[in-house]
Amino acid sequence: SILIIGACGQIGTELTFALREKHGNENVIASDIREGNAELMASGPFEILDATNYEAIENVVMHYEIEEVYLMAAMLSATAEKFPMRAWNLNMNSLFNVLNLAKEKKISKLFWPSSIAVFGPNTPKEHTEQNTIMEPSTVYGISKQSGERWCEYYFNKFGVDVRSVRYPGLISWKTLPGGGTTDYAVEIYHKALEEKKYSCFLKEDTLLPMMFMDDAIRATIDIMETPAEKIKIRSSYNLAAMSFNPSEIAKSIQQHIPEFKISYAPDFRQQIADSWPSSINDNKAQEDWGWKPAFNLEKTTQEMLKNLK
Ligand code: VAH
Repeated sequence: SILIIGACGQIGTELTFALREKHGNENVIASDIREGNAELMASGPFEILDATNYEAIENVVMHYEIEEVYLMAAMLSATAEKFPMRAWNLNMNSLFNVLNLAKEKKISKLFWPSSIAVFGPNTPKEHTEQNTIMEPSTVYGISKQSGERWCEYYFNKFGVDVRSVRYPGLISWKTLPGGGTTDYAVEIYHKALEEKKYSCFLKEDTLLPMMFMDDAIRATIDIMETPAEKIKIRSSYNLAAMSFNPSEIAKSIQQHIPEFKISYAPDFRQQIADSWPSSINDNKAQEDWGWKPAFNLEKTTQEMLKNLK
């Protein structure tokens, strides 16, 4: 069966529902440091689990005869800047725990999320290549870059079947935003419906790579179901769908809510966003395992407003 660590987070919640739909509720064990939303808790087995505790994870793996693990627990970019050492501890030790379980052959396959945050201020910003300059300037980005190197090391040294994608900013409605710099693109829909106005913490021309959650979940399941010999990259694959800036997402909302007003009050998250690329070249994901996005900004806005109404 499958274990999701960090099942109550933004990606984890939706991944849990998608994997339960596919494999049956009882075959997908959800776990997190605290309980999640009622719908998630009611949908199948759940364990309170600290991702930094190797023995605790090992116990769950043995008890439920887990074969595959999705490690979705992490501290995201904005929060990690406030608590660097806690972020490093969580993001890295959780990864070492699951890599070592795989090395010990206690699990057979592992998914670990990376991020466009692995790129830094001197990375070429347009159509950023799979292999290019990577000098991340955020705690989160440093942890993701290090994590990628460890994944590749465990694959090459111990044959660990770990797969990874560099998620762009993700937009979803099933959970509230959780400490990400790109989460303005989630908050804006809630505010548009609740108050018909939004004060954005990034400048209006801040162009960032983004993706609707349904695409991200499909990419995650697709890469995990791809035959191992087709996975040529064992650090992490670039993954892309669209890029937009705050003024563009505001305009797409105004197509549906004409009176919606956006204002701008950039904060510390502006310099995080400025260190990231504005668009991503995901040619390797397309070539190696057939990646193709389905949601553009207009479809994303339709889905978000329909489900948050
Ligand atoms: C964040 N949503 O903002 C995450 C993601 C590329 C952005 O890593 O930190």
